[in-house]
Amino acid sequence: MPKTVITYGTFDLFHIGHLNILKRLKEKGDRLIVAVSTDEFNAIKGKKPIVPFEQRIEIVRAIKYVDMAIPEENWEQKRTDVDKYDVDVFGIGEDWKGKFDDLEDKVEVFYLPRTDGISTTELKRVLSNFDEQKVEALKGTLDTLSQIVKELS
Ligand code: C2G
Repeated sequence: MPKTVITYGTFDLFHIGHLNILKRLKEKGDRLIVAVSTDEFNAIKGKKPIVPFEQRIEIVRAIKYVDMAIPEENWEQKRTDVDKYDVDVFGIGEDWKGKFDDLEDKVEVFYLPRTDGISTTELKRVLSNFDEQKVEALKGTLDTLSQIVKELS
């Protein structure tokens, strides 16, 4: 029987950390199912992704380690998903350590090390910096312009 692995995540601004964990999860079985959090569910999680759900799930579907991608719409669906998709292994990053031990009566549960030095939160911070810098630069240009206008008038 092929061994089925399942994981859950937002996968916003897809980066090497996401790729690494999907690669390692695929190594734990023959088939990898990834549940991608919808924008509505992320609102419940207090997250506001930059990339909309339709694009995030399409990106995840295109990853060679991924055999199936489904929407994650609520916290409770994990217990029904493992039956619905005949899952053998549940895996997720160690930032969720212990949070899904309740699934151990049904499947093997793994918490995998995260990839250091990269996170969507950090990418968002860098991007917001760019914005700020641009605004500052623009302010500077406007000040110079209004100075020139003053001098010319
Ligand atoms: N990840 C990682 N290394 C990083 C960043 C993320 O291994 N540097 C892993 C996370 O641990 C997670 C997966 O990548 O297993 C997806 O991360 P997120 O998109 O941040 O997922 P999250 O929003 O935490 O959703 O029901 C569970 C939730 O849906 C998990």
